[in-house]
Amino acid sequence: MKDILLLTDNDKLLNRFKNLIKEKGLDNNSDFKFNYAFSFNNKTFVEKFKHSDWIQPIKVKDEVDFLIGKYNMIFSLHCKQIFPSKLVNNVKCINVHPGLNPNNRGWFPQVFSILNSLPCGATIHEIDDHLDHGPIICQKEVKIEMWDTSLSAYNKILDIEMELLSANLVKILNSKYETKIKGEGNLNLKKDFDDLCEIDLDDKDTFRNHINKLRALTHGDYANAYIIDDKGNKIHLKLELKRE
Ligand code: 0FX
Repeated sequence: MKDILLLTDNDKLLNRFKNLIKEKGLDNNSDFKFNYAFSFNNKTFVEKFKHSDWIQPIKVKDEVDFLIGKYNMIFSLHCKQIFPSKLVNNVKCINVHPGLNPNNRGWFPQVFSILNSLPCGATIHEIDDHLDHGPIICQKEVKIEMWDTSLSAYNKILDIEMELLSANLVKILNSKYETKIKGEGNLNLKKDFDDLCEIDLDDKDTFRNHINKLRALTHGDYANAYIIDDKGNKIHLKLELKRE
């Protein structure tokens, strides 16, 4: 029997993944045993799962030898920790990533795709030593429309991640897949996102670019974009777009 670990910090995806393995009969299967973990510093999950015995908090970099000894395969389904080299070089680690690698690898890919028009989507790939970078198992593009915000694009991407998992999970678990290596693409970090959030009131650009920036920073209740007024007040803003 293969011991599989699913590491996630994303509540919706955790539920959707558990439903998927039920649907596929993989939860009661003698070939695979699924185990679940989340990041030790994910306060929401620590609270939510404090009485659960089927999912545990983990600090990956302190548990590398244990993980190598115990698991045949480790999935990162939006796990916020970076996997150390020793881990990815000794256990097959698979990343389910909300971006179309190698475009806009890293932080919040759809935000940057709305800004720089590089393609966006979802990718399942083997993890190597670089961020969102290893050999690609499968991927699918998601079209971003003029009326999309970060949130609506993100929701479409999560659906595609689940579609890719549904179509490929069994092949991946059985190591019966081929991979493609694409170019290096480009990488955005959290700092690049944070830098975008302050809107310069004197910035001169086309309306198209201003709108793109605001819709890239509009994501439900998150207070991303802000301006600073003459008195130093920080004022948050977001964009509402409605297609007729
Ligand atoms: O779990 P996740 O959807 O994914 C993120 C990264 O996008 C992904 O590249 C990485 N592999 C994964 C480990 O972490 O992240 P989230 O739930 O923190 O954010 C989901 C979306 O919410 C994000 O794409 C944009 C939006 N958001 C999030 C935060 C925290 C904002 O607009 N502002 C924020 O401050």
